[in-house]
Amino acid sequence: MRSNRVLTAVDSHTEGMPTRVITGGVGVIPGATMNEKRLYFIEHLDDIRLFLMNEPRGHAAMSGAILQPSTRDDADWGVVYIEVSGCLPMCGHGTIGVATVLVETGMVEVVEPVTTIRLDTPAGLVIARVAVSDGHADSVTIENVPSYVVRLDDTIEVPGLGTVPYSLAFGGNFYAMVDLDAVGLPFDRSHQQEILSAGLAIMQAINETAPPRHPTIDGVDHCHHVEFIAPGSDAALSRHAMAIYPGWFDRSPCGTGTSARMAELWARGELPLDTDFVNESFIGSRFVGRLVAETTVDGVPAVIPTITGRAWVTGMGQYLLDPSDPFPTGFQF
Ligand code: PYC
Repeated sequence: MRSNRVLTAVDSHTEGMPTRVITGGVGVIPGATMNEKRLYFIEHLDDIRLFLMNEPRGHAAMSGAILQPSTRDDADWGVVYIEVSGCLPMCGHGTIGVATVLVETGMVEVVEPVTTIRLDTPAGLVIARVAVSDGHADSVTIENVPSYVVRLDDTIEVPGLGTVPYSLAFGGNFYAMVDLDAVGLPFDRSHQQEILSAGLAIMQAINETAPPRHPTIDGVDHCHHVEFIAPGSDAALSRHAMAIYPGWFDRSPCGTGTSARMAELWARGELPLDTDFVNESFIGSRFVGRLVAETTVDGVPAVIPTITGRAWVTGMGQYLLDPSDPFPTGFQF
């Protein structure tokens, strides 16, 4: 067997969404902070992401996380998130996958009933509390980065859709939140192509006319996620279809999207602190969210969300590159 690239991985899924956790073969990415590593990776090492996420090793909705030594004294591990669309500053389902893999493989000291893992992510410190019984990671609660509303009840002109009402919030990534009713589409997977097209058109309109920008995290300056809210959703139970650039749906209930949605409901006065919020994905899997504290981001009122979900290890592998492989960075179909 010939190979000029060998990457070791533990594959998992979080409530239906894959996280390929890269445990070896990348080396230490240059950068003094995890966000500097993310930006260096985007500029110099993106072929690794394409190799791992694109077909034939990945697929159109593939997602992963590269383990790194932490750059901060108060964290156990660092994480650079990768997916088909790029390198997110934070990923909720990915963090739940990483924490599960770290426990299940013994890459952290496992303590029952709760193993606490502090993760250095590009968006900031994220604490994962893993419920463990008989050595098994049963569920993970992550304490996310500060989440806040950027626009509440705004409108955007979208070619082909007209004037679309939306709100925009940050929960680790920027999310446009749009009622499915407002674009005249049903919450039904048989309409996924129309929902996706509407989502991509809304993202493009926002990014062309009023792109968001995080005030303290470099390079977080666009909206690549549209959370289409299903009719009947409220501050206790919400169902959604999460359309993501360049053209896929989150299979999980989306941890950073759930955080953004909770920030929006809190800003409306509909979701108080310490109250469960259930967010259901397009495939019917669920996260339970809570807001546990109030804070500010650059003077803007913000909240600290927690998200609880489950992940399962699905495989362990070594991903190889034969020097004669005509697709060293894979392809999208
Ligand atoms: O869980 O935060 C998340 C996420 C982002 C994109 C896909 N999943």
